Amino acid sequence: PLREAWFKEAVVYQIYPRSFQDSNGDGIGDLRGILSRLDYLKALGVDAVWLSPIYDSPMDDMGYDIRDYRAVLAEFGTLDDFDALVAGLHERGMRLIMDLVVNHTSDEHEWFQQALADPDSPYRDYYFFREGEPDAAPNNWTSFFSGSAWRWFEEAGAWALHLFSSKQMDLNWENAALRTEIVEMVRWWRERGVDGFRLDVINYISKTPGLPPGNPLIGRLIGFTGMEHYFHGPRLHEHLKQLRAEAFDDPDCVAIGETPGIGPQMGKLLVGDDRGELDMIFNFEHLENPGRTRFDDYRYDLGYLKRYYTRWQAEYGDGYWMSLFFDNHDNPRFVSKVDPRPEHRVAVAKLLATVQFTLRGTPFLYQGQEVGAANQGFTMLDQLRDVESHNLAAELTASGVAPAEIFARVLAGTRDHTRVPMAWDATGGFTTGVPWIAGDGSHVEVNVALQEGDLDSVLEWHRALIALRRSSRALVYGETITERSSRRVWRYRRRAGAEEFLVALNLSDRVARLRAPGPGWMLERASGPGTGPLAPYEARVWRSSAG
Ligand code: TEU
Ligand code: CA
Repeated sequence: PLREAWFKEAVVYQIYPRSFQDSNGDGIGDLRGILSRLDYLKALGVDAVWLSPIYDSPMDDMGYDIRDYRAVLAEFGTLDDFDALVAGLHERGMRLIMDLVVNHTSDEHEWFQQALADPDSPYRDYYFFREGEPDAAPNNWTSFFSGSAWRWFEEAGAWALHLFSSKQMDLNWENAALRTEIVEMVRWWRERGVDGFRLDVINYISKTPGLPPGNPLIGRLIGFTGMEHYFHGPRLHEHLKQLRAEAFDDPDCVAIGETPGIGPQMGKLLVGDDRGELDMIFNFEHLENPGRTRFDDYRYDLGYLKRYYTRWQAEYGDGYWMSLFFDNHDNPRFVSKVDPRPEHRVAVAKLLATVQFTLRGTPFLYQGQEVGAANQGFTMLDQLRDVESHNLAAELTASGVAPAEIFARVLAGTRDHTRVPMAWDATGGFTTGVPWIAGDGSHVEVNVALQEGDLDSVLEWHRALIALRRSSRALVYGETITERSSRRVWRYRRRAGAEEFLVALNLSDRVARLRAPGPGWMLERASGPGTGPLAPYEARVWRSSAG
């Protein structure tokens, strides 16, 4: 039986605060800027906003390195601005989802500073400190941002663990007092009106006790050593159950786990209704073709996407709920991965939107996706701001890779493709000052103002499909029935009671034959000609006249 919930019916929009809207001309997006754009989001059909971190931070990893969990970064505004944003959202019938980063804190967090200064401090056990010698790291685990996962602190004569940047220190969830602090912090934000949380790398919080060495063979296979000791650790479910019971103790408070490496079976253990853990997860296997990584430059085969979602929709059935997303702040634009040729951009963007709004699950849009924003034509490393990109370039340089090849790899995968300013109009519209990171000028042709009211635009396609989804129980809660189709076509129905939709998608850049639907089907929307064979990347949606 399907449990209904607001977040299953919702369309969520992810905002990267630094790059969405600047209100005071300092070139940095801020909370007042977001507030000024709420009417735009409402008119698009957005039900909830997920804000990437706005907490006080030295910004080593753009806010995913938190210095103070109960303060807003000064560049973004104040707690009063935050309260105004919550009120502005709620007045418009929208909700707020905060990013919750509790696998690690900044090394500048007060807990870490006290732990560093005094080995007897109660905070020492909040982290993974290991006393030793500067030339022998405690184990062979590697960081996701290059090099060892251990940093030597001379003043403490000890190493500390960081799975991400050397300023993001992993928290020790074995410590009960730490867990209580996190529960209290979450409750503090909930009392300010927050409606839910996106939990950053939450499947990494439980590590195998003793932190044994990683298997080098697994490390070589997946590119990171040690991951088998924390991606689905021994106490993960126990910790999540505690969070649900003590921090998210309200079925309306949505908890979405960011869980790299979790497949459908483990996914079910995290999101099952009877489990008392999370409501949804983000996993990332659909973003790359098998055998590829984000830093490979290749054309994505959509046939894999069809197989992936067909499998997950069937595995999840009625008892589990999926997130549906393509873009976020950690990945290049998916539209560019599928087909980087400008003449196909609009068709691919509409095709992807159709998948997001007609499959079963909650769609998450990332800012700019609704206008079909593509990857940026960066030409040199200096234009990039992301610590991950710079660390990777340094690592490849040290291992003797040629500069041109280094840049090609970084360009394929850099997270800065999606971190450039939101394109509001032909002048940019993001700031009156100098933006903290510059785009490549494509905002002149791809922007909100140009597309608003243009019924052929990517933006209006999003608006129309969001409205269609909202009007239909079948498109939200209905079962997904995959139909037989040729390799290049993806065809499925969504059905609830007498209401039924049929979707046909051309996954290729060539015209594709289509078995015409029977007489009971009325064409609802088409991104191409709408009759005869499917145009390249065309998406068509029909409604059953019986319903
Ligand atoms: O991202 C973690 C994540 O999924 C990848 O960026 C990571 O490199 C992956 O596990 C490797 O396969 C989250 C945030 O979304 C990201 O912005 C942060 O940098 C990161 O956590 C650390 O907080
Ligand atoms: Ca600003």
